[in-house]
Amino acid sequence: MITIKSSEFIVGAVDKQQFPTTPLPEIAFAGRSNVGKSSTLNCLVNRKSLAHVGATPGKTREINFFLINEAFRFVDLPGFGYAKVSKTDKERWQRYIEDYLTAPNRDLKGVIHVVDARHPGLENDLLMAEFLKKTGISYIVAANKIDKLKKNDVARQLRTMEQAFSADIIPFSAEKKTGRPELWQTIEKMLNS
Ligand SMILES: Nc1nc2c(ncn2[C@@H]2O[C@H](COP(=O)(O)OP(=O)(O)OP(=O)(O)O)[C@@H](O)[C@H]2O)c(=O)[nH]1
Ligand SMILES: [Mg+2]
Repeated sequence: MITIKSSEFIVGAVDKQQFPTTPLPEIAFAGRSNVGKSSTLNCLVNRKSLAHVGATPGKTREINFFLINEAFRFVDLPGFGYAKVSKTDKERWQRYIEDYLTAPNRDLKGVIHVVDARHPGLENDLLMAEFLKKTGISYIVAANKIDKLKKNDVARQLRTMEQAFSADIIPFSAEKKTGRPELWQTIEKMLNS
């Protein structure tokens, strides 16, 4: 498995003009607000707060870029679907996320779609999955917060998810580090493709 030698914050871009321009392979983390995108990223690189966690949901507007092992980037996308922001703001963020995902001249190798394992198949998650499928970017679902499910419910929730998303699902817990080796394996495959 990959050894993390270095991980550093590069830029929080509020505009596509600020995206890093040096060509490097990128892996992006997408998902609804508060599902644990930043926590998942931190778990993968063994850092507690490289990416900011638990800030008021809906406040993160930046696209945060991190350089890993001086070889590739992790891209922490703003969460979508936060109920308490206006429709106009939601649309603006959605457009911004899509701007990144469809930006020309980027080496986007794959998207980790972080989903709350307790809530499979929410409409905005399904819309995101559909959008990703249309772009042809390879993507995988990380079913996060699996630690919050009762043991007996895990298998059933995962089956529901498999039916909702036509993608590979990795049971995950950023808090307990469940599924970390499996997620890294997928990311390495994406980076090498
Ligand atoms: N129990 C549990 N809590 C988690 C897990 N992952 C994240 N959390 C908690 O969920 C909250 C949100 O985590 P973040 O990583 O900030 O979520 P995010 O998706 O980056 O949120 P936004 O940037 O606002 O979209 C925090 O309180 C985390 O501690 C997990 O696997 N298990
Ligand atoms: Mg975040």
